[in-house]
Amino acid sequence: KETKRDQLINLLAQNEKDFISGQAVSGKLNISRTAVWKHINELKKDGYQFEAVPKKGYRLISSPTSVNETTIKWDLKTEWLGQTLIFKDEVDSTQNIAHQLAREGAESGTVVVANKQLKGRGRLNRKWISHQDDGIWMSLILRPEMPPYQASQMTLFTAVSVVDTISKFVKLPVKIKWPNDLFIGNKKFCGILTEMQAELDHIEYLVIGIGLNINQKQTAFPTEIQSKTTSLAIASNQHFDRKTLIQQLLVDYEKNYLEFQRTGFSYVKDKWIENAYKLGENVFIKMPKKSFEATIKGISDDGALLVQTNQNTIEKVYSAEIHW
Ligand code: BT5
Repeated sequence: KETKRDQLINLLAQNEKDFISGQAVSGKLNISRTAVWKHINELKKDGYQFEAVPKKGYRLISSPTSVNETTIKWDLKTEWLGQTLIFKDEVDSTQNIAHQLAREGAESGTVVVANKQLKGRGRLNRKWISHQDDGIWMSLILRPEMPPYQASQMTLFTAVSVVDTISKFVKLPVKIKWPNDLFIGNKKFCGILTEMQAELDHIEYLVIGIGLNINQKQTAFPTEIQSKTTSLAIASNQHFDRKTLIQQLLVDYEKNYLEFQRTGFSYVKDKWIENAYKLGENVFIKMPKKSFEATIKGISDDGALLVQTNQNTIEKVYSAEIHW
């Protein structure tokens, strides 16, 4: 249920261009003037900034730290991506919500964001640690006009686009580890999960999950994965405003998506190569039935990893774990 505080935030966000008087707020929310004043002070403590003018009232200038539907959508400079946005404080997985919405007919560009996930998941039902509101946990519903076999391009596309966004906030070398991880140094801080509902020749919808570690300290991760995990905050010693990052991510994603649709996969490919992790280096390719050593050469148009084996043949790898 929406609290008085939420109602107040919505009211202020709707009136961003005008002042709204304490009297009016008090009337609309059915609370006393003193209660309004108390709420405003609470909001200030939480990083909301107001312009307050006697007799005119309050005007919300910025709401930098909180993440919710209103703050994300307020001032979101996209045409379609995230214009329908579902925000939840706590969910099992944003993927599940997105699938449900997509089945019910949600339009392409619908976005689900949560503060916390109790059952965040990776590929093959692996766990994705996301039970605190210190990262970005979101799922995008897309209905692209592409054959199902090309869907893995969207994972690579997403990786490239997220790199674009992050590089606007930190000057750190972010690398893409095929197929779906982003690394800083030798540590993972972002994972992408592309799930699909399709017919043989037609994608009904994609749910693209993006998990991005933002403000975690090292101890926020379980001991088993601490040594191979990082966050933007750990890597840069800064604190980040998740809302601004989410907004920028949606803007960049939409812009890049348009470009991708116009120029095709080569657009993604070039950017991918620029940021590829271990490009030209020797790694272990681990598949269910075989493992071998090979050198990473690039990616193919269908999103496969191109590797050169010790026998000097070039192979396309569609599904594997990469180790080193
Ligand atoms: C992934 O899987 O990397 C895809 C993660 C996708 C998460 C997003 S969050 C929003 C949406 N809702 C969801 O429920 N999921 C998506 P995979 O490549 O299978 O990697 C999983 C492995 O990453 C785990 O087995 C751990 O070793 C490691 N891991 C788990 N949590 C992590 C975290 N927060 N940061 C870095 N590594 C993590």
